[in-house]
Amino acid sequence: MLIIASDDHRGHRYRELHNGEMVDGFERPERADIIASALRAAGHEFAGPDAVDRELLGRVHTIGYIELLESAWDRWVAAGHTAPAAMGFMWPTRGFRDREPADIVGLLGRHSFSADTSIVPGTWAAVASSAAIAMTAADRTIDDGATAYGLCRPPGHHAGRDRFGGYCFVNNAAVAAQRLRDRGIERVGVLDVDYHHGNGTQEIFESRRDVVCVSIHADPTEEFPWFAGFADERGVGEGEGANLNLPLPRGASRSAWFDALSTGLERLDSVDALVVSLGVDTFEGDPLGTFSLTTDDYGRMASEIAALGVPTVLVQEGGYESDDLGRNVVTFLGHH
Ligand code: Q9C
Ligand code: ZN
Repeated sequence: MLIIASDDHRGHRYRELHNGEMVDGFERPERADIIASALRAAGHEFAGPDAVDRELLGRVHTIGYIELLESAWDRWVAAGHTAPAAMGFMWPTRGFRDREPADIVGLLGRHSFSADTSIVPGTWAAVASSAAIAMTAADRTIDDGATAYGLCRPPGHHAGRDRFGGYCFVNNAAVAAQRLRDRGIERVGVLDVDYHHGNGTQEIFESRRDVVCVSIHADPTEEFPWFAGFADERGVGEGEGANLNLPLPRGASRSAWFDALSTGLERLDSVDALVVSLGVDTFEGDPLGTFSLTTDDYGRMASEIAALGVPTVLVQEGGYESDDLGRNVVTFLGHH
């Protein structure tokens, strides 16, 4: 399979606020390097991304948000901050005014939603290359008529139209889905198998019927992102019915997970092309997850998804360091 990847993610490394203490970020460069070397060892072919199309980013996010991400580090420094990472630390929660602040600290608060995601000098280069990888993987899938995999880092599925969080800045899966639409695919499906709900992807497409979103994830009653991902979120207005959330309790069994996959795939049986938000933090050894999928289960997952029989773009989401991170992705790709 063709792998789209880049080293431009390496400068995006930061510490995160995790349950009240600062720790080395779980979403770290080693993740992508582990996956890349496992894919190389398995004999997959690699290519770099094409330059990202800014107009495409502007159809998924607001242009103002993209410009904020691009300029945030310089504005942080220009404002006199000497901290090694820029982040928001006050968010416009219930009852506050929904206004655009003039200062970078306020702007980062308004355009983010969680304290686990920071901006460092290398962040924009990583984010732009991650989005370019998703776009290029969509292009190659159409051009070659064969599945391409985008080794995106940072991940994207928590990033909404104008806010970052959950380690995500630009929504790579949404970029890939929009690219498929722009290249003439009528009805696109997004299947999000990451352990966490794809709240950003849902937000971006919830009012549209041309992109059908399905997400299987830990129940937000007891897991991040806490405030989205419930079963009664079924789409808005014209998009009513085009969003399906399949929450599972923390610690859900492998058979419960695969039952949800069957339900999700039924909902996607009329799409013309598919984007898979391929998080592997459903693995039994994942440091952030509570599900118990095995390495072999990623092969089964890939076969069941491939049985839809439509052009498919794979986009890497979560999946954190464990001895099997590389093997899990290699196993999925080997069965697709
Ligand atoms: N104390 C993805 O898998 N951090 N993002 C939770 C818990 C957020 C995961 C912190 C997890 C986000 C792409
Ligand atoms: Zn996740």
